[in-house]
Amino acid sequence: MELVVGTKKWSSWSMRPWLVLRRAGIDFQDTLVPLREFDASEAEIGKHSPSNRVPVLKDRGVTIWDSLAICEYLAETLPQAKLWPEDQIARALGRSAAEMHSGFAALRDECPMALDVAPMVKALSADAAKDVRRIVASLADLLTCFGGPFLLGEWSITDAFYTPVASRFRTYGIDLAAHGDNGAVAAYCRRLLETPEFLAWESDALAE
Ligand SMILES: N[C@@H](CCC(=O)N[C@@H](CS)C(=O)NCC(=O)O)C(=O)O
Repeated sequence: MELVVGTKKWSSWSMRPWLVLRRAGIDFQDTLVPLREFDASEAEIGKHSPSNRVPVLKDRGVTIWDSLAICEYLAETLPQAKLWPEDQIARALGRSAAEMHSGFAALRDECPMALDVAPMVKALSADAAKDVRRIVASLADLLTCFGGPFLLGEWSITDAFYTPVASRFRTYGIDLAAHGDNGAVAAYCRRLLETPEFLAWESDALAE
């Protein structure tokens, strides 16, 4: 398998399937394409990706694009890795919580992932603050429902989706207590940023 990812300090979409592959513990080719180099990035991404976006996964002669599709493919291809829980309701809730995939545009716009940037305190717009409140409420519900330590109990694809979010909260000094957290979501975010998979991604990002 080959996973093509973008510059690791910035590419939150690429991080997700990369974490999932690392968690699954299988060998894969980790191919990096530089982002934000204008024509050069476009040309390089275009060599790999039909959508001109990264990540893409290449396996068995097929190219799969879009981080959610890649994660679902990995869950089906590597059932022994238990990337989703066995319980159908838990999976459905986990997939719902991956609303990060299609939502939270204000937070994503205002707080882009930047692993090389020292933590700061950033004032959020009303729309971004609303996104943070929604994320806190959604994650708190799952932590209560499944009892932690991750959103569906054991680590799953949903946690891969929220790891970049946790890094944004850290970089931009977002006080989750001010957005409805009783401490459980902040503790969960710290836990995500201590996983060996995230630490490995971060170490690559800082060495780029
Ligand atoms: N919905 C897509 C989004 C992928 C995406 O937007 N990737 C960005 C990098 S994080 C990209 O390839 N941008 C192209 C560029 O910067 O030239 C996914 O989940 O894979």
